Amino acid sequence: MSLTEKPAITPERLAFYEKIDKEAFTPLWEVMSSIITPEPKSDCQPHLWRFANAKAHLLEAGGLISAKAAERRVLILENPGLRGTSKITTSLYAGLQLVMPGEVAPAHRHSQTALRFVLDGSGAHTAVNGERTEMRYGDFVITPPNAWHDHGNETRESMIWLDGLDIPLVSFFDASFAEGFDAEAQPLTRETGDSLARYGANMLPVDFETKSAASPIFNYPYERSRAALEKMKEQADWDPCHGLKMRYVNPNDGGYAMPTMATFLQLLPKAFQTAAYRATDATVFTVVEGTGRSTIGDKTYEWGPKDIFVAPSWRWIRHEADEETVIFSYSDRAAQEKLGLFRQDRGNN
Ligand code: GTQ
Repeated sequence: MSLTEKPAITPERLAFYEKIDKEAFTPLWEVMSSIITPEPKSDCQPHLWRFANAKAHLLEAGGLISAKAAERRVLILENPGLRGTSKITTSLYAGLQLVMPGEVAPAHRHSQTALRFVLDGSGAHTAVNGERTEMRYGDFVITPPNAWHDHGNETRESMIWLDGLDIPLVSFFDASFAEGFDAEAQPLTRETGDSLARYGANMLPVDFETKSAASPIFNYPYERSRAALEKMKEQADWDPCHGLKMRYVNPNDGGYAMPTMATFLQLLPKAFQTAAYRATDATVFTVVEGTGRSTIGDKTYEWGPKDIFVAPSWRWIRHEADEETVIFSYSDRAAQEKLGLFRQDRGNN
């Protein structure tokens, strides 16, 4: 027996397999090498979606269905190797959501955790747990598991954001619950900006305790994150594999902002080329500023602002920035670290 080869099938063995098959038994040695692989093996493929194309399709969808009728007017970014499964990676979902002026995407809640990353338009809102936040370019917004949430747009321009959810992970565990609220929008019980002030100023209310595994901050404004990167840039302390890469945190425990998904913001200075890096967390990237290209395995993808691309697990990846570049990314690293599965390879760096 070996981890990479199957034993030969003899007529006697085959007859035995067929006999036990009727009682729902199956021999491990026939499947071992495909279920316990020496390295990650996945149908997930690298791919890039151009924002300009996505926006044109979304606006067309806007003429076909309202946000209310659709519940959420979203075009799923479906991995070419995983068609028909609503997945961008084996464990994660991605979509682009359009909310047009005057529209409401009705209140609901579900076990799945969601993140929003704002790509187009400014000033539409989302409400989470009785508080509204206005969303601007580059803001990273979370919807914790089972939190009521509705979206609305009282501005004059359409708004588009990237939705990242752990839908495949929750399906894997068969743990999905969802329900609609009995009104379009949930009642507002907190002032806009309250949670950012309360939890996002390097302080916490003195006796703060929570049962939530998600961050009590639900909008991490780009203005603040970008300003931090801008200041740190002066130090020119570049990581060979990542440039300057920060992770968004839950101020309550120092962990990731959400229990299953990890999120990052990184800056690559003009003309920077990262060293090859690979990790077990297949990752979704979106460009906030700058142009350049990423080589994933043996394929190179040219990108500009708002384009979205995905790198599968354990595939070598290198980025090259033509101009100063800022990239947002998310993966299932938060879940993998909790389960003791996360592994990374920095080459010799
Ligand atoms: O905004 O609540 O892309 O429930 C998929 C499912 C967005 C949302 C998605 C959702 C939402």
